[in-house]
Amino acid sequence: MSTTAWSLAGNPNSGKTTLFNILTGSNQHIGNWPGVTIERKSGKLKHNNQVEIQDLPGIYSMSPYSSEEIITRNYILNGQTDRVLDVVDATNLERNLYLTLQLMETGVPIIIGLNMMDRLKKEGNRKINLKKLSYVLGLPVVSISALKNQHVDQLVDKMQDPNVQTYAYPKYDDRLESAINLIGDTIQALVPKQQLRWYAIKLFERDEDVTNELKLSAEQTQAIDTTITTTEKVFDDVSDSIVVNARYDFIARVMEMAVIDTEDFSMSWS
Ligand code: BGO
Repeated sequence: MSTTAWSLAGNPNSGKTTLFNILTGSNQHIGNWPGVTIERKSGKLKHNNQVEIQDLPGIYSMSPYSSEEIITRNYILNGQTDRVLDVVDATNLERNLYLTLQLMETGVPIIIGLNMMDRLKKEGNRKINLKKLSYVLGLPVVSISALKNQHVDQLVDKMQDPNVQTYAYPKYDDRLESAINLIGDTIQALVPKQQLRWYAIKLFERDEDVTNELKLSAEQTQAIDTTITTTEKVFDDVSDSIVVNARYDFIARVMEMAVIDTEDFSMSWS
């Protein structure tokens, strides 16, 4: 049987380390990421040595600004992981989904571990419909409490189920999608197929690292620039902010479909 490499990604304090410790038990190795003093934890799944798990540094965004962001971004994009377990704090769903969307944009297969469900229940003012959340994201979602070790066994089952569909990408505003597709057509021979959307979005955002990495010809640069400036005119906004807004619009739709704020509901009757 071949080994599967999983990574735990998520916002800081979403519970990655707590979950990592349950998944690996004492089966773990602790070191540092190369060149930085950020702790690196890796290990093997308890009872299944064929599943390797890497705990990635907690981040809010895949922008290449902090050391944590660079490590996580490069690790996922350089193909060092087969799959990502996205640890999402259920009590901070909107904020956490911003990273989820960016992870989805990389084209890596993802399962969502919706953590802190014990705290969500205790707070009692919000309900999340897991089926709808999974449907609207197009990804498997398993609700857990890493702290209380609740439903982690179901998450492990899902991680080892070969039939689980773990790849989906968020579809944004049609006008932005057209621009992403046009840029994708221009660069499709230069990047791995699975990462085409990631590269197209990054070029649209004028991400310097990606622009330098691809070594585009003058014609390709010109074509992409025309697409970006035309789209900016249509939206009357700059390209990176168009993408940020598209992600927030998508998250707003997810929240509308899958979340009920029970406090709002009772207030509307008072
Ligand atoms: C402290 N439920 C609840 N209620 N808490 C959880 C859960 C869960 O499912 N999972 C994790 N936590 P990390 P990152 C703490 O450390 O795993 C808690 O950054 C405290 N510490 O116990 O470290 C977890 O690796 C003092 O809380 O997250 C931890 O992703 C008071 O969430 C925190 C209160 O978990 C972050 C909490 C001295």
